[in-house]
Amino acid sequence: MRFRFLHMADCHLGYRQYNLRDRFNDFGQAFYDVIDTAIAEKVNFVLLAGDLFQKRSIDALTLNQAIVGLERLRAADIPCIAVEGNHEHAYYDDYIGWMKFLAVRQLLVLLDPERFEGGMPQLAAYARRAGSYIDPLSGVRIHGLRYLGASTGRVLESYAAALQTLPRDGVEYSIFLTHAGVEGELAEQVGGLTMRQLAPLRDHADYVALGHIHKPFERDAWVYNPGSLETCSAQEAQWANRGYYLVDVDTSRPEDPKHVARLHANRRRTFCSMSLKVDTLLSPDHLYDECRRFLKRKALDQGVARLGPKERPVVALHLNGVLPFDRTALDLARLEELVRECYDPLHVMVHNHTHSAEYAVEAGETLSRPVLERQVLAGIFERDTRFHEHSQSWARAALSLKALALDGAEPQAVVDELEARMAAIEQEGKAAGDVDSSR
Ligand SMILES: [Mn+2]
Repeated sequence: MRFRFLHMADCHLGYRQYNLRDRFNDFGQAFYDVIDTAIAEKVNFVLLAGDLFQKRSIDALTLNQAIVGLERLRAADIPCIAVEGNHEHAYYDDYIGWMKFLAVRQLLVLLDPERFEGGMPQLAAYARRAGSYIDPLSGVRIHGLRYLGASTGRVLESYAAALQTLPRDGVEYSIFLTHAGVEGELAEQVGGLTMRQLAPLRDHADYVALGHIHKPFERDAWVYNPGSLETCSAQEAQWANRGYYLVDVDTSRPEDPKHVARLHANRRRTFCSMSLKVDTLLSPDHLYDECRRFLKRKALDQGVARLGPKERPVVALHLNGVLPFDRTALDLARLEELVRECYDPLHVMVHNHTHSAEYAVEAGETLSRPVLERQVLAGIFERDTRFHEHSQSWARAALSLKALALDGAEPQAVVDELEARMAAIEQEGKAAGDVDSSR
């Protein structure tokens, strides 16, 4: 038997990112595009592995987007088989959630065991808008489980035990569909299923279709996760190949797997992200000039000029390093303006991750406290263009002021000392100038 299906997840319809209507539309457009692809590719069914919606409580426009897309599939006679994700799970006391509503309207097939007895999921063939499995084609079986968070691993074990007792006469190919992460895919993410927790499904599924993690990944030509369609947070832009799987199955293939799964990137809004190191940019004007040059070059590299008026990018500029001048002198609005000039963006974000010179202290070898203190202070003055020329003298001045303060000196005495030190440093500067001019 040969057939073909499309696997997608994490559409997040209804996400009005950056509070922009255009972004709301982008999430809808990405969903429509993938649905049109499914129709053009003549797939036998579509898998939707959770998070169709951004949140539980959606508005009418969002519901309309979902209905318009799903109606296209229904008109093409392509069933859409789904599970609930964490973003759309109905509130405990809600009568039905919106996913269930779409199932009741027969716009999708929503799979879930719903009931557990003695820890065992109650598996049932899909009928009257409910059930945990369905055979969309004769010989093809799809099992589904909604998002269960941290308990998923435990539930999978009993799910596999329940599958063991289910007759599977005539089933040639099985799919397990759920919304869950896999451990080790995202550094910042704790938890997720281990491959050991997924192992009991080995005998019951030829293809494990996941959603949840917005980064695409696959394991052992068995577990597949396509990632998010649109970009829900700027960091997702780095996973450019995410989108949907087109899967061709041929059960007569002599070897495993019986499928060939190809990941395709769907069309989506361009995100441009870049990082500028500020360490050598000695004044605000120097920084702005350098930044303009940098942005122009990047915009060229990224092919921004080729984007149409409806494709204006989202741009994130990151400033990194040690700022060699007073932090308050940096005008972020001006940097935003530079980004607008070079990119004509839909939305701009300027992220200032720079450290002020005064906080950027590097640990060195073991030194006595007074020497260490003077070196640290000198380093701080060194990196600040206002003090950098006489950093050692400024460090000594700061230390003597500190000593006075600790001794409980009168404020006037501290001021006098500061004036004396400043005068001395000024003399130093003149003397150095004299030496220079005498050359
Ligand atoms: Mn999601």
